[in-house]
Amino acid sequence: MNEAVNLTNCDREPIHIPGSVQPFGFLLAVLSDFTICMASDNAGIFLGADVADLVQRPLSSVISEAAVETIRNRVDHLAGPDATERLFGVELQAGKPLYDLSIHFSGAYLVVEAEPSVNEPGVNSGELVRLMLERIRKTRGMTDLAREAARQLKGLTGFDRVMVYQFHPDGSGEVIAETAEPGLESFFGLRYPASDIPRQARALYQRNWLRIIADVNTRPAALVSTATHNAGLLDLSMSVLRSVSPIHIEYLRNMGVAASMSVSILRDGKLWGLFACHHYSPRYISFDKRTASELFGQMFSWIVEGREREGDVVYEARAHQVQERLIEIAAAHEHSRRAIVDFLGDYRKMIACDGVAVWSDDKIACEGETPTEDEVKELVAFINRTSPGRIFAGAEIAKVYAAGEAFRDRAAGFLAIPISRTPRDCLIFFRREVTRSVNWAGAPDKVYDEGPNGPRLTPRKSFELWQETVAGQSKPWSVADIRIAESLRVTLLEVILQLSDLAARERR
Ligand code: BLA
Repeated sequence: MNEAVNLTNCDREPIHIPGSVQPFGFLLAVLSDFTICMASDNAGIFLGADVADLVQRPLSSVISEAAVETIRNRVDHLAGPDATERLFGVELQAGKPLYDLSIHFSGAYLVVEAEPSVNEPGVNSGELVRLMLERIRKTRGMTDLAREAARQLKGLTGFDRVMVYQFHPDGSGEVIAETAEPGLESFFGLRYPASDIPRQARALYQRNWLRIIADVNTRPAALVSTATHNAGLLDLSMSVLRSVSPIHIEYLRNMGVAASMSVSILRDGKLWGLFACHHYSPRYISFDKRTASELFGQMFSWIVEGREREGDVVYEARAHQVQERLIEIAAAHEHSRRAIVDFLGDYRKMIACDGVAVWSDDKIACEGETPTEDEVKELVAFINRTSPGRIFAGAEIAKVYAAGEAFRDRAAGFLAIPISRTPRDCLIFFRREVTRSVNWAGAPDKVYDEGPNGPRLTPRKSFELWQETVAGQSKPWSVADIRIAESLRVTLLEVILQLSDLAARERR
């Protein structure tokens, strides 16, 4: 059955239940009594058994008692919803090669994934990550940090290209750092639409930090099960072998990529970006090095969080100082005849802006680049109708307020703070329009196409530079801007109270 074709069918592909794994390892799912109820169809090759024989057998009849005991001991450590445990160099069968294991619960099933251990003499992942972190800690600023991190991850994994891909608030993203083998064309600075990494994938990557696609041309190993279980519904969200969406495989092939790996970068638990790695021939990275890459991604996330927060702290501290001065002035007797509109210049120092307007006690005042007084009056009326009593901000005024088209060059961005008990009074910060060009990797509006996955939206085939000129937008308001606005609002209510108190005392 064909669904209507639109960009949201990307978001609906159930990538967590593919019913198969990548064949560089194998998967067994066992019940609480350790009987096998599902196995990937390549498990027999690794274990020297017929896969049809595996299901319904006790795990201990397939691997050694000692290995079962090792796994059982780790199961006790699995606490919390997305917990996984890793074991390296486990002898699954006496005298046979060693395996690296990842175990986790998926519903009632204990999922055991195994891949052959890779012995790299002289390599200690802990030491490698320590050195990598030392290098990136020495950098200054985000650009430098991201570039050095990409270089370090390339050094660890040997991918042909490693990028730092940062998400924008609308889900699209941009390559903010890149390191690549000589001769490869650069993707640095390119923008990719949100649907390239659909919503459910972004949500999954918030829970599971790393995924690798070792070879886009291998056939996945299907999960087989007994009739009482449905392998097609086994949730592989936390799996390390999960086979990847065929749509994404098609995307990588269109890009000419043969292997890919990505590591999540989180800020405050939300996906901030990804390390995106490409290779132009198949590339497998050992579980040990993937674990090291993941640790590096987690540490990098903390460093980004710290650097971004440092900037916010300085910005907010300065705003705070101005606010304290406002309160002092308002409390001082000789200033009792001042009103909210008289502090315009001070407001301007608190939030980065090009102009500011305030309407209070039937007085209106503007400073810097703003709409005209009449335009401000109408805008305030609009704001009070649509968002009464709340902070209201946007970077593209004409999108929410059609009349804003008339002044969008002066004031495309607005941040409005309601400031009194009477509904109308309001302080508005403005930011002027910033016309800029965006370099998309291929036209982002994909056309409906009949691809190998049937009649649905398929990834675009061309990644040729496609330049868009964005007009009508200002620099966006940051989380720090909004936080300052919230606290300024509280301060202004206090200032208003003090001013009216003073005025009342003077009248007596
Ligand atoms: C997944 N898409 C991804 C991933 C990346 C990208 C990094 C994570 C998987 C991986 O590590 O390879 C996108 N890769 C990029 C981008 C760059 C890059 C932007 O290197 C930039 C340089 N993709 C489409 C369309 C759909 C789609 C139209 O273009 C849906 C119809 C889907 N992308 C898609 C899906 C996944 C994905 C479903 C999840 C794959 C999975 O984890 O199973």
